[in-house]
Amino acid sequence: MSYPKILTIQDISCVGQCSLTVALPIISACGIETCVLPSAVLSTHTAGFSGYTFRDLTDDMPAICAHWQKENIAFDGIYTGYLGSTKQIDYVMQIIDTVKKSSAPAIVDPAMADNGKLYPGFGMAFVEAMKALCAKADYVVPNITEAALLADVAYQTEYDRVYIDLLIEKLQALGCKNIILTGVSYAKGMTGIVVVEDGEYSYYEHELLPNSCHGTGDIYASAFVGALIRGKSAYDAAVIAANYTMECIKATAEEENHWYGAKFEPVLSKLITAIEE
Ligand code: PXL
Repeated sequence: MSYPKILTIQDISCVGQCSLTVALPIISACGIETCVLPSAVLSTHTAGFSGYTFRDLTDDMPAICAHWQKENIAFDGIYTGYLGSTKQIDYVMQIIDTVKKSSAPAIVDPAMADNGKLYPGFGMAFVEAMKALCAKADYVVPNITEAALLADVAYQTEYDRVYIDLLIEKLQALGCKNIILTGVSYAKGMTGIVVVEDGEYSYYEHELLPNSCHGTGDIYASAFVGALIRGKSAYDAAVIAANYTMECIKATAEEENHWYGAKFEPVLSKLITAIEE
């Protein structure tokens, strides 16, 4: 694959440093042609702003896909993030079947919840639909809240390896193949990523930074996709993405009024260097 072309499907939050405004620059910077299918257009993201607009683009999806099919357009990977409705999830599954090259990976970030709560506007019907999309994916990148919802296991803030193993087992039973579980903390002041790749389990532990930012899940998943498509193993891509996300959080810590997202732009060169190594 000399010059890969991937498709990412998620919303455009016009302001807020998340979803497409993060995925497009990050994956492009990784040297990958990045095509987009916006799932919705919002004036801002939904976490912390009030009165945001929401234009659902679900009904545009079949015609966009049909046009690509007519033009013989096919992708070397499809990466999905925040999706706007259960109907949209059904369309996304059809899009994967239609325009993804057969050997290309489908990477699903089931972006729907954090800190024990679903994002505004999502209910259990959305979780059920997301289960089917995750079962179809080659890689899933949930946080612990999303994994617990998908696994039908109660969310816990305090846990041990037994709880994490249960989440992984239930995700595998659901049909998830390779799993990148983020935000797994076993020790005070530390956090990390559990990677299950071809059935093999590994854990990358790193420092837990004192500040947290909105949008880091999207930064993480986008950097993971960039590194994976550039040929890294899932574990190496997970490590590269974790280190880059930490750099973004550090870059944001210096600025007081940047609560809505993370400053991923000034540290992009560190991601590129890690991928080129
Ligand atoms: O970062 C995930 C995300 C993406 N898109 C929208 C969101 C969120 C999280 O709140 O609201 C619109």
